[in-house]
Amino acid sequence: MRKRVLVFVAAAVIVATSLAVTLSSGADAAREIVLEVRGMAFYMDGAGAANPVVRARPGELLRVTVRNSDAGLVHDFAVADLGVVLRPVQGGATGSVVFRAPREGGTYLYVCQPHAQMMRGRLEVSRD
Ligand SMILES: [Cu+2]
Repeated sequence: MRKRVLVFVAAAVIVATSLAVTLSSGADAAREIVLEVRGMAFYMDGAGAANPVVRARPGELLRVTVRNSDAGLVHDFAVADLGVVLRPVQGGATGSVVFRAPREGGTYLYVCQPHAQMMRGRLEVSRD
C-alpha cells in the first residue's frame, strides 16, 4: 500500500516538473539579443558593424544582453522612448534588460547613456 502511494507521488512530481518546463519555455519566452561593447561601440554577437540596427517584431519580447569588454569603462543600454534602461554594466561584466517591442512599428534610438554621442544606434520595429 505504501509503495503504491510513493509511486503516485513520484508520478505527480514528474508531471508537475514537465508542466513547469513546458510553461517556462512557452511562446512568450524573450528572444535574446547579445550586444558586446568594445572600443566604445556596440557589436551584435561581438562582430559586424559598430552600433548595428537592432530589429524586432511588433510586440516581441526581447532580452538585450550587454557584454562589456571595455576594461575600466561603465556602459549601459537605454531606449528612452520605450522607458528601457539597463543598469550600468562594469567592465568585464554582463547585464540584461527584458522589454517588449512596441505594438506599432517604428524606429527608436538606443544609446549607452554615458556615451550617447558615440554609442547610439537604431531599434527598428517592423513586421518584415
Ligand atoms: Cu558607454
